[in-house]
Amino acid sequence: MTVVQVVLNFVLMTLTCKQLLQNYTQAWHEATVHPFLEGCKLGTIRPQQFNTWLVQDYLFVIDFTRMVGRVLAIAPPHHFDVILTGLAALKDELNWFKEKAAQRQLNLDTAKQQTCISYCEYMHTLAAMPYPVQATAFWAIELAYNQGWQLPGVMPKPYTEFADRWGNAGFTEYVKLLEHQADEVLQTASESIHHQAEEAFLRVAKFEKYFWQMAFHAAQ
Ligand code: HMH
Repeated sequence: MTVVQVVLNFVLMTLTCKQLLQNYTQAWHEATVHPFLEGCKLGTIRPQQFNTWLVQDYLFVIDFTRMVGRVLAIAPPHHFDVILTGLAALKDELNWFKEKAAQRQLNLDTAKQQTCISYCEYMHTLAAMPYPVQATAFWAIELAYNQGWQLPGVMPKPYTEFADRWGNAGFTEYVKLLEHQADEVLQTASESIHHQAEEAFLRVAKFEKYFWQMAFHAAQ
């Protein structure tokens, strides 16, 4: 951030998603750039690492879908369109995860690892927070995968379709719309809500990093 930006933020007491990304570049970098994703790009990731991620992410997405359902329940009606697009994508995603797991003969009836449990529990606690905070967390969670899978560049098979699922242009557009919706409600939110949104952004960033760590360090 430039000095002018710092002063402006302070005087106007604004908060936007863009500001969060600019204020916390390091935390966001750690959320979206990881040896796991680099390993997919280079083809060096071990099946045990990848399969751990796949199963745990399926379990995560179940709880994430519930979170998005709760966001929809408190969203203003003019935000429904984008949120319902997200829920429709999650319907496909859950079925696609089941297909991918079957191809790899993975058992989805597996216990969540502690990192996955903590992230899912955190998403649950978001239900008690004001809508602008939930909208910010929702955007951050989707952006993390959009950027994370996109940044390494074109991935080799069998990872191409995984990178494409979250890195494709349509998903990028959807994440932009989530950003606009979060920005819109942050604009009129109190300082206390801004603070909570900032906290939520940082929590999401940390959990995303830990999630990659969990998969990358999966036992042989
Ligand atoms: C851990 N974060 C994690 N998994 C996902 N599928 C997403 C974000 C989604 O978008």
